[in-house]
Amino acid sequence: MLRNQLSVLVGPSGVGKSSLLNKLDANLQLKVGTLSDVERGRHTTTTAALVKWAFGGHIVDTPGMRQFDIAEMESDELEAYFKEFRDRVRGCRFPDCTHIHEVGCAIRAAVEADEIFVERYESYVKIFEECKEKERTRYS
Ligand SMILES: Nc1nc2c(ncn2[C@@H]2O[C@H](COP(=O)(O)OP(=O)(O)OP(=O)(O)O)[C@@H](O)[C@H]2O)c(=O)[nH]1
Ligand SMILES: [Mg+2]
Ligand SMILES: [Zn+2]
Repeated sequence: MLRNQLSVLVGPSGVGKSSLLNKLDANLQLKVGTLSDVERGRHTTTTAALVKWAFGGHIVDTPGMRQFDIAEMESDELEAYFKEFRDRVRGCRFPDCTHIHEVGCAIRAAVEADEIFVERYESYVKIFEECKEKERTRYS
């Protein structure tokens, strides 16, 4: 599948992207991290590099992602990015419901009723809190 194609390998830092590519083509000799690098959260691959396969085609080895930056998003915009929330938010008692603590929240009711995956709701809460934290430091 990789032959004569241009592919990009992405994933969290330290999962073994560069190691895997080295196994597929021993000529590459990409730098591979040590486990202590992984534990310290250090990237081994520091920039995305386009490399040529001996068997034809190219691959881009990328530095792993450690976290997403949500700098450009406000906490009240977040619900719009959860597509299963979209049609339900109108059911909340308060139009500015944050879906965190309010009574009459249709989102939390849907989580309780197993209509929204609890993992998705937990992601929402986590990202919401990150947004709030940024807003606090930005506006204080
Ligand atoms: N046990 C085990 N260790 C692995 C495996 N794949 C990679 N490793 C080890 O994990 C560490 C990190 O591997 P890398 O290939 O540098 O990881 P990476 O995804 O390229 O990391 P970044 O370049 O930081 O994004 C090295 O010590 C590898 O030897 C695997 O399948 N099993
Ligand atoms: Mg790497
Ligand atoms: Zn709500």
